[in-house]
Amino acid sequence: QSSGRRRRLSKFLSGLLRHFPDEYGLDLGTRGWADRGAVDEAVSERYDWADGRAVGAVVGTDPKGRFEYTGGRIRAAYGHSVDVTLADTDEPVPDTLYHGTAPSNVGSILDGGLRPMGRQLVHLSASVADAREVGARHAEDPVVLVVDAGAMLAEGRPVTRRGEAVYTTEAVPPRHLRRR
Ligand code: HQG
Repeated sequence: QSSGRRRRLSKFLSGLLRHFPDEYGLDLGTRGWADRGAVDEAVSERYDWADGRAVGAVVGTDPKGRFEYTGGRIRAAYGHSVDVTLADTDEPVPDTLYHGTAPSNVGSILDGGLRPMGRQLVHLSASVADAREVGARHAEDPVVLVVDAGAMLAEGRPVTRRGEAVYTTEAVPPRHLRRR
């Protein structure tokens, strides 16, 4: 399978499992899990060149760990705009995390904190390089903000590792944020 098709399928699966399950009659339940057979069907409906094997190849090799799968089910590990609640994990969280964004967002973020905007949760990165990549989706010259995750955890605000490279939380108050 060509890398272009793989990328398109990965994006479609992310959209299906994060944003538009209803468009394909997919039920995510409360924890975000979809029936694997139903996902394969949606994929075949969308692309005549894709099938369950292609889905398996994409979800099994995703570098960011975007998908979780187990015994006939599959879900997105993060990124949801639809209302699902993934259980917290107790994987360790670094004391310092990062968030990359567009320069035009920085004033509002330092005033009001990081908010989920179109998604259910705020997404943070473990490295400056990752944060810069995330920010580059929004602007050519992204700004990296430093998040005091240790202080958030100490205050009882859960921060949870999701996939390989992402940490999620409900919101980050301005006092736990600074410009890098
Ligand atoms: C900004 C991708 C103004 C925030 C990425 C961001 C990530 C505010 C934008 C994951 C604000 C939301 C998520 C405030 C937040 N005022 N702007 N108070 N609070 N914002 O796309 O974090 O490749 O929903 O800075 O790599 O960019 O799809 O979030 O710029 O891991 O797997 O509002 O999605 O992962 O943008 O990206 P997004 P994000 P995948």
